[in-house]
Amino acid sequence: IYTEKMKNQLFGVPMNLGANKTGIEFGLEALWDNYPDVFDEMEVIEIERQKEDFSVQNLRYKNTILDTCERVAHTVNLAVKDGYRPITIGGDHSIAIGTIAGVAKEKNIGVIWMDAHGDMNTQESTLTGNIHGMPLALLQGLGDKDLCNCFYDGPKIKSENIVLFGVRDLDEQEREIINKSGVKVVFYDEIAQRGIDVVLDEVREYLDVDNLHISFDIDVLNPEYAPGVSLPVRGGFAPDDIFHSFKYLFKNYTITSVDIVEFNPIYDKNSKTMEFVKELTEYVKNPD
Ligand code: 5AB
Ligand code: MN
Ligand code: MN
Ligand code: MN
Repeated sequence: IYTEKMKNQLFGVPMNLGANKTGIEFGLEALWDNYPDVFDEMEVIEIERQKEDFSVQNLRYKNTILDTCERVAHTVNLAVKDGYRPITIGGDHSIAIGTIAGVAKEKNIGVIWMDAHGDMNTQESTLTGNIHGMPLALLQGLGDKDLCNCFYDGPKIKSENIVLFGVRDLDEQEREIINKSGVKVVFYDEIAQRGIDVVLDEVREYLDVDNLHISFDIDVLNPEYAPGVSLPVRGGFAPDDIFHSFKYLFKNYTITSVDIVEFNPIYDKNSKTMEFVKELTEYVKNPD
C-alpha cells in the first residue's frame, strides 16, 4: 500500500511514572548513546512534573501523565497533519494515551496492541494503581474521565477496531472488562498452537480498516530474547516472529504510526533488548 512512501518522524518520551519501577526513563539515553545514527533526529518530549493530588486513588502520577500525554498528542497530531508517520519510543506504555489521541483526531484508525498484558484496567479494577496498565481502556473511554478526555473529549478508538495480540497475563477483573468491551484478544498460546500466519490472516479479516496504529510493548517478546523490560512474563515471541508480523502488517495496512515502549535497560542482558529495539526501529523507519 502507501505506507512505504510516508516520511517518518521520530519522537522520544522518557516517561516512567506510569510504571512505578525505575529504569524505563533511561531507555532513550541508552539508545541514543549506542546508536546515534538511528536515534539522532529523535525529538524528545520532556516530562514536566505536575502537582499531584494524593487524594486521588489508584491513578499514580495522573496529573503528570495527563500533562505529558496532552503534549505528546499535540506533537504527534502536527506530525500526522504534515503527512509524517510518527514513531514514538518510550517510555512506559502510558504514553500511548497521547500518541493514539494525536493520530485518532485526524484519521480513522484501527489499533493492534502487541503486549504480554492487556493494559485494560481502570482505577476500579487495578491492583497496582499504575497507569501503564490502563491506556487501552482509557482510549476506549473506560476509566478516569480526565485521562479519557486527553487532547479531545470522548473515546479515541472503537472497541471493534482493536486487537490485543500476544497476551499471556491478564488480571482477573481486567479480563472481565476486556470480555465486556468486545476487543478481540489473540492469546500468545493460540498463536503458538495455530501458527502465526493463520492468525495474522484472521486479524486481517477481522480488522477491517485501512489505517492501522501499532502499539508495541517489548514485553510481548519472550524475556529470553528481551529481558530488558520491567514486567517480564514467561513465554512469548522470538524476534523473528515480530519482524514477520510487522512485515505482514506493513504489507496489508497503511501503518499511520507506531509506538515502541517499555524498554528498561537496567534489566537488559548483553544489550539483547536494546539491539532488538534498534532493529525494530530501523525496520519501521524503512519497511520493505
Ligand atoms: B504494560 C498489571 N496488569 O495493571 C497492572 O507493561 C500490569 O504496559 C500492567 O503492559 C503492565 O499493573 C503494563 C499488573
Ligand atoms: Mn503495555
Ligand atoms: Mn506489557
Ligand atoms: Mn508469512
